[in-house]
Amino acid sequence: MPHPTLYQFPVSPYCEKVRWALDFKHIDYTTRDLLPLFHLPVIFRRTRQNKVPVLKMDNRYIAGSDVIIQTLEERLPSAPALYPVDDSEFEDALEWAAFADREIGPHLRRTAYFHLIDNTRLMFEILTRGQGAVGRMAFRTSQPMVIRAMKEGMRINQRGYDSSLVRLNEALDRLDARLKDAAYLVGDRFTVADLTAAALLAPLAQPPEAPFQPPVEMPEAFTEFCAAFEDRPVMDWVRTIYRKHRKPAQQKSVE
Ligand SMILES: N[C@@H](CCC(=O)N[C@@H](CS)C(=O)NCC(=O)O)C(=O)O
Repeated sequence: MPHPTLYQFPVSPYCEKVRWALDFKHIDYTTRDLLPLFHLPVIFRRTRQNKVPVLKMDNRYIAGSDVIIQTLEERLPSAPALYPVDDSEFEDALEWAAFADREIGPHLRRTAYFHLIDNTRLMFEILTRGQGAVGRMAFRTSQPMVIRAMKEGMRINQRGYDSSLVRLNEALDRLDARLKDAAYLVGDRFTVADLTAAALLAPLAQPPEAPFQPPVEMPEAFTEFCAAFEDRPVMDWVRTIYRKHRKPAQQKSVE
């Protein structure tokens, strides 16, 4: 059994996808929690790209939550499977997962941060989760630079917000329609499609089983933003999927 290391931002829903897949497959792993911007040299040196999650497994560094899950499926086929066996269900599951990666992840991230990013204390608490005193001190002095880089890099501004809100609602319409008469996105069992959509929507649905819990006091604007989606069936679906399928975290230590 491998003992991988997950390089992550604890808050990142793409990292939650990988944590969930590892936990689902009962794989013991270690996390290395990184700070935005400070992560660049660590991640780029190992993968020649900038983003987390990155999984170190069998002395290889694997980037991209979809590729990591694919690698886990291939490496540990006898662990509980996330890919359907049937060919057409397999294609459908990958298509739904890619849809959620593309149409939910970036748009929910932009619209949610729009309501949070100027709250210095809250952003400090969210982004330094998992850090010790040294990391927290380093982040405190560079926080204004990090926030500027996040705003520019993710186009967190009114225009970006407006267009992402439209995209997010369109994606949720499609999920609501699909889930009208179905408990799962593909077939009659939990697959990578459900894991991906639920993990990426967790910041909105806030299931209690999600390992990353937001700070207790969130700004009113953010609470109102979440409440506006509450009538959608997909919100309860996310909570049900978490309750039924989010296995508790495997024992892990932070490097
Ligand atoms: N398609 C990627 C997306 C990962 C992603 O967007 N990661 C963000 C955090 S949520 C990141 O590392 N951003 C830092 C950067 O771009 O420098 C995946 O599935 O892993």
